[in-house]
Amino acid sequence: MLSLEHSKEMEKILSLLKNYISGKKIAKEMGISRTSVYRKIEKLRNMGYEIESKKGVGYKLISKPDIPYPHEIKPKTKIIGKNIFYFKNLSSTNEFARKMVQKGAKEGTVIIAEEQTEGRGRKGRKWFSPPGGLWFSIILYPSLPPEKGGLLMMASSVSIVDSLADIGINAGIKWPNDILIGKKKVCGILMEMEASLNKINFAIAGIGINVYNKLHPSLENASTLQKFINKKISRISLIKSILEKFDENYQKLLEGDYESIGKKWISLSLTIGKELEIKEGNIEIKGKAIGIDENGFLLVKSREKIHRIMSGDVIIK
Ligand code: BT5
Repeated sequence: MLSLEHSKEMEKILSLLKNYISGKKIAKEMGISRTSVYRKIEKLRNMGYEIESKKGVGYKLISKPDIPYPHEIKPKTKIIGKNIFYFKNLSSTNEFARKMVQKGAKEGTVIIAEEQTEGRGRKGRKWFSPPGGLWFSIILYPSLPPEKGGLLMMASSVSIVDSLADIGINAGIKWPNDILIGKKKVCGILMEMEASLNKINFAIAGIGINVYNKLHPSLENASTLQKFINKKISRISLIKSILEKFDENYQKLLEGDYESIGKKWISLSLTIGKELEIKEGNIEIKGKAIGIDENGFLLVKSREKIHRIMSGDVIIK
């Protein structure tokens, strides 16, 4: 596991390695022994950093891997991502986040895994999470009325779609939690929340993005971001941008500005204005999506009436 706590030392040695530098000089600059310099260089190499060593000259950093290590992301934010943890492998980042909440993790803590063995979707569904994607969770203690909880999901999806637009990818949002390019799902969000009568105790925003990972053969309507763009996507820049945008949108919500998130969400929605079928348990509703209400519920006009829908699976006709 890597966290921002390790970041200072890591950044220091990486910055020294920008130009050729001897092991002796690194040791002096960092106040450590030459053996530990050697160990640190080996550790960086194992992490995917390409470091050249030339006899009589020293070491030099040749290339960095596109791995979302905390010291590489360092988002410019007020709340989100001040604490970041990176794991090579976890069962589920949401699961781990829950454990961290019980231990009193700080608001805005982000947990990232290169690979999840038990990544999950809604209602116990499986979320395939092989290496090469972005699988992460954000811990929140939002001082919002519980009925506004749905807006957190909207703030997340809006932030992601905006970040994708910045790198030239045109995506949209299918209510409630899918981000699609054309008809292909490239991202899903699992918002888990625990609330009492008038307070949200905690929320965990679990975000899964197919970046350049392999896709499980059973997935028919899924794709990866990389398939839609010619230049290599940087997962580091993408997650940094999402955390920064989410930080801004989250603050808007905390300030009570629910409307701007709602409006933005509608402008990016692939659902509003469409005829659809919604299933939630045994209930099935057919109608036209005409908007969202002040709490982010979907408004669907059927022949009989207007339904307010909190969650469900949608088939767009
Ligand atoms: C979701 O559920 O779309 C929410 C997915 C959230 C995943 C993140 S990853 C980080 C965090 N930690 C976790 O354990 N989870 C969160 P839902 O709407 O229920 O969609 C699930 C369905 O999407 C599955 O039944 C599959 O059909 C499909 N699916 C599974 N893996 C996929 C993938 N990698 N890409 C696209 N579709 C996938």
